[in-house]
Amino acid sequence: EPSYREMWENLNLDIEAHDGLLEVLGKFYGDIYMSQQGRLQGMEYLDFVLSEVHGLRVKELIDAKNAGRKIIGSFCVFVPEEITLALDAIQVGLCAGADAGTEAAETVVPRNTCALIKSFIGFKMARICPYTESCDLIIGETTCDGKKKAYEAFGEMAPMHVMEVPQRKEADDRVLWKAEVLRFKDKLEKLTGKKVSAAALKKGIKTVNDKRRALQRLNVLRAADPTPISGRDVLLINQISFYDDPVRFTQSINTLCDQIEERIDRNEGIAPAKTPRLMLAGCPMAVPNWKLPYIIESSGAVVVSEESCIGTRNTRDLVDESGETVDEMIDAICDRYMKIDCACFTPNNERMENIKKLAEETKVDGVIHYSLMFCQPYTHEAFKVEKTLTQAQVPMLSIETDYSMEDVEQLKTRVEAFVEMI
Ligand code: BJ8
Repeated sequence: EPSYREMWENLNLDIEAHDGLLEVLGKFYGDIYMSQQGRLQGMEYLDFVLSEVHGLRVKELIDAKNAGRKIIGSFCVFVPEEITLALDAIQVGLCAGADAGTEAAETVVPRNTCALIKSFIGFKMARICPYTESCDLIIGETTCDGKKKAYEAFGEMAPMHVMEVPQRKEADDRVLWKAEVLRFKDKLEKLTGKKVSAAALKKGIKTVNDKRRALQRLNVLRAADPTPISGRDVLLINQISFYDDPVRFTQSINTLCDQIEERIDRNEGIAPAKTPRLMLAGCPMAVPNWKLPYIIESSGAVVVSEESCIGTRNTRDLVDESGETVDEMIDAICDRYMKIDCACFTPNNERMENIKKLAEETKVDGVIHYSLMFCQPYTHEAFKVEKTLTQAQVPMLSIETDYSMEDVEQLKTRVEAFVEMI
């Protein structure tokens, strides 16, 4: 596509390396997604968005920039998109789920850093991510040590603002968090040359809540027995929710949900009745990290819930919509974000309660806890999660892996043994 090539050149991408990435991505997508039987028609929209992930959507961002709008990048669900939208800016997720530029990344972060961090740094250093290159400002956050130190190196390569996320949920932490949300708002107001108005913030809250409501609806429907949609497809939907235009995305997901309802009425499933149902819990799976769901779903099981930031952790709670003044709405935003049960918090017992509840609601036969190698917060919590689930008599398999394909066979053996046992 010649017009995209020019756009990529203008973004200063390494065209050759980028072509290579797209080729691998296309092949991987074909193998993992297009090979599925009985997919819903509404998934065509998602296939289209993914096929144009470095094309049409990036063009939309460039067009928006040319019209004076700002692009904000983020790596974490703590960055409040409501405020970004209230300033007519666009927020995109920059977490990356593929090995690229790893060698270069290891010149600025230690080798024992998780694959997600190495990936976003590698993408930047190899100049292959058009989203990163489109951003006017990238927001980091003090969550895990890996990320917060990596942002020091990343900040030398890109315009950054780092939000301090508290580690506990006491009254003082809420005070700190509100100050950080206000500092984020100030920063974006300066960048955009605009002020957050009550009307625009109300609309921003509604837009993001509507997106969460569509995903909540999807999460309820997918839990039907037999499950009407594959776990891989729902993961893809969650991944795309971080890139796509929020209003268009919400509409498409609601259309897909209508189709799912019809399928449920016909008592049709994507997998035969009695297929073991699993929950995936743990670290976020950034696009195109589809390795583990693919292994699970080709081992005779189906994924019916994702307890992660690219899953229910990002959609479970809504912002209260009753506020009228900017300050009331900022408070409502702070309250909602303080409910995020990321493993970076201590003691984070609410995550245990949420996992137990989700396991019940989605009637799972077992849970696969997934941590990226070298991720301290989630590998630690895997022990707690296992204890909680054992008490609730739900079997759990703990997996630590990264983005490489070297352990696929070994993982498949372990997953198959687990599926057989439950
Ligand atoms: S709110 S989960 S998106 S921080 S995998 S980089 S934790 S070493 S991603 Fe996250 Fe926000 Fe929390 Fe969610 Fe560190 Fe672990 Fe790597 Fe991780």
